[in-house]
Amino acid sequence: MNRIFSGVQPTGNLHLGNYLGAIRNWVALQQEYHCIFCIVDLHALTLPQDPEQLRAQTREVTAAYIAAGIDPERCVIFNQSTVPAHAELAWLLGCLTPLGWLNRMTQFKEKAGKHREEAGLGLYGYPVLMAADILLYKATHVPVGEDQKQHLELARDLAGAFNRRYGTEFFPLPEPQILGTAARVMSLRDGTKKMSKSDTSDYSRINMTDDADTIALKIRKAKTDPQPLPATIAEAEARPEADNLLGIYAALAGLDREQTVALFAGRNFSEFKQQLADLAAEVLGRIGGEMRRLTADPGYIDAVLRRGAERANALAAPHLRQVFDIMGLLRP
Ligand code: ATP
Ligand code: LTN
Repeated sequence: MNRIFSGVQPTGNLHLGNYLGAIRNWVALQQEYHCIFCIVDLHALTLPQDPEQLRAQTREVTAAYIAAGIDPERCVIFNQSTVPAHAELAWLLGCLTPLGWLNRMTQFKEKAGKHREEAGLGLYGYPVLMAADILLYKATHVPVGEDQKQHLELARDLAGAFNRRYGTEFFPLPEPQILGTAARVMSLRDGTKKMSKSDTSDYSRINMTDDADTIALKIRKAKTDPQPLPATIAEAEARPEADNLLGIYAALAGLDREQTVALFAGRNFSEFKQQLADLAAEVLGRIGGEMRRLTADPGYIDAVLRRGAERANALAAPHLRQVFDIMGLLRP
């Protein structure tokens, strides 16, 4: 059976980009695939984190998965650090990773910023750990937002490198699944930058737990241009902020872009923004409410994660043992 693996970092406010670009798509996939959804806390440590907050955010991401409709019985939900095989396989794959491959990674360049020499080894090796996450379960499909495409290519390259080096077909090459009309949700303040947890301005994003008033305020303040809404897709594409808001509307309403452009062509932004805010508040209101209900009961969340860790360890351990054998590591 085809197997899906994906994850979100417990690093801050989950936002509409995480929901539309990733989590929402997983809900439908759980019907057809064997799914493993991880809260990648080891990845979170590639940048400084407050321990108390990291714990709270790990529970919050778990709650978001469940609130969005991921069934913890049907899918394996766990946090990465509870399965030691992720870190072990990352080391083994790291020994097969040429530095040249890592030097091409645009996310490292963005996150390391100007002070490249001060960036940590973990941040540099981030894509290797991500490849280990996926390959450890021999996942065949990986549903992510568009920003993760380059990391997935590296995971495929590493699977291929391992298979060639040891003359096996042990690892399947994982396929990226970049789905939906909102695979790349942009910042509300700058239509050329992705909506991000780590943006310092809270007005740049809509958080999954924002209430209706906050959503309305952020959308009202969202950057736009002075013209009425575009009449064609081509016109929309030349106006990044308008294009982004239309894309968000389309994704929330379950329409395609053509339909959405046709619906609002020539109207003014204030009217459109009001409708967008109502729609976003309706969709996120439901999920945010459920997230608050779930996080109020950390005992339940922790039980889900404990059970997930058991199931994930049981899947991972035999694969890691086989990798040890293939690579010649003695298990006396
Ligand atoms: P940061 O921006 O601080 O690095 P993030 O918001 O990208 O964090 P991640 O945990 O790295 O959060 O991403 C989780 C999932 O959400 C990934 O599949 C990623 O592709 C997707 N995602 C993140 N931001 C967006 C976005 N703006 N549009 C669509 N998908 C997104
Ligand atoms: N790098 C991813 C999170 C992530 C991931 C994974 C996604 C870590 N490991 C494995 C899919 C599969 C991100 O979203 N920033």
